Amino acid sequence: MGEKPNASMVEEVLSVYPEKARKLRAKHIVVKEEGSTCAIKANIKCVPGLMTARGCAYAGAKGVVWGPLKDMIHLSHGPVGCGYYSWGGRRNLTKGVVGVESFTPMQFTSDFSESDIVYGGDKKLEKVLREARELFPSVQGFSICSECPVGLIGDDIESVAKKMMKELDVPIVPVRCEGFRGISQSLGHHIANDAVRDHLLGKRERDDAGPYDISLIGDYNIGGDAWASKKILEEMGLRVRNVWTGDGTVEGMMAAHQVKLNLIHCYRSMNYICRHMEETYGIPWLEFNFFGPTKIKESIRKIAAQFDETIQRKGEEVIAKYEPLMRKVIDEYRPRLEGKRVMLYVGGLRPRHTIGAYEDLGMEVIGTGYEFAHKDDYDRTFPQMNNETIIYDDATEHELGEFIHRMRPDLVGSGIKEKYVFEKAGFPFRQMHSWDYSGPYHGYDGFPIFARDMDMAINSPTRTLAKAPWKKEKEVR
Ligand code: ICS
Repeated sequence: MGEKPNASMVEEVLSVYPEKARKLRAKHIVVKEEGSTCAIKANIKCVPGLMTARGCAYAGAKGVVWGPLKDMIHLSHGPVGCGYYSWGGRRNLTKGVVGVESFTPMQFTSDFSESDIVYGGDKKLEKVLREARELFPSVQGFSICSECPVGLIGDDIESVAKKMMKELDVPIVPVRCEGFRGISQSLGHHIANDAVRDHLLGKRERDDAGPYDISLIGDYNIGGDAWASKKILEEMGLRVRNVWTGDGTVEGMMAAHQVKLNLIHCYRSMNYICRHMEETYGIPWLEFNFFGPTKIKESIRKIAAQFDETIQRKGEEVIAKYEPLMRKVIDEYRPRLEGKRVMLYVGGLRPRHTIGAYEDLGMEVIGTGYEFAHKDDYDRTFPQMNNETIIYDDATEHELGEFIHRMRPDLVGSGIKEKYVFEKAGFPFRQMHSWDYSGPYHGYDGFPIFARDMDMAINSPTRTLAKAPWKKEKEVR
């Protein structure tokens, strides 16, 4: 058993920093105790010299929001690296023939070189768009996702987009998501939301709008999550007209102003568009959580309460239908996982949204934190956590390492940058961004997989089978 988190532990961990950095970082870490309130600094820039796990605006806009929209080509505009290294790692799945119906698995870049930086890249951008349209005639539109140099040299991608939209006859959306904007990927989400608002939303009308039409917002179909979520909503009798943006289509986004309710899973990345649609089109929005049967059940009831008795009845039927399956999963895994302690560190939603799923398995989240969450995310997190737990914002490599080594959880859930560090240190680990090449974790389809994966990480016999070379008895040669 490791240490219980307390103020002196945090002080000791921060004591290695220079005075100024120590003071700044202390405001980002809270130990929740009886009667304590959620006073945590968030969404401010990292301290230079301390290793952050954050990404950039381009990551938030191209990688997170635009990338999963499958029938558009998302052009990484600038040098080749940003596009190449953001290619495929997020596992936002799509259906459809690649290169015809879905461009998500592909990578498009304008591949800036020195002469583009010196003379400007607008001409090249036109050429790339023309070429891509010719090679992939079924494409439904383009987003031009700017990388840092495009903003630095002052290229006018807006006017290129306007001109080429007329020539190529598909929507072309300039997205000013240069990586240097803001302090994390979070601003990239906002920039991307604004670009959707300005260039797609409300641009098409469907003539078959119905009373049960909804949008599923902030589900990016990581490992098939959106399909699992959609299944529940459809079984409840709702009509999911579009998903933002997992396995999504341009047409769906354009006609999204006609739905009756916006259901938002990832609040962090898409609350902006929900607020806009509420103000402009009067569409109400509701946050929900499809991780683990307890939260799913609560969410189904909350969603159904927005509609009539038919949907409410069907909602109850869905809960009843899956109850035995969920029971079976819990009966199988809970005895193996009961009392296991978890520490999480992920982006902007999952550090709070997955807590209920762990608790369904009898596990306890003893530490959690976000790379780029805002104050409103922490307000939503604090009530979910028990006393004697720790909450950290934009944790540095040093802090996270220290907290985990001292508190010694039975499982760490974080990202690829953390994975091998903690696995090598002997901590069972699951990647909570990409689901570690597994998934889905959302919905009733996801929970059995979630339970199996956590069990696999914690109870795998691997560590007892391997022996460190220096512990082996000398072999006789
Ligand atoms: Fe939302 Mo990685 Fe989502 Fe969240 Fe967001 Fe990112 Fe991923 Fe993580 C995301 S949109 S990419 S739920 S799918 S930027 S796992 S906040 S950091 S916790």
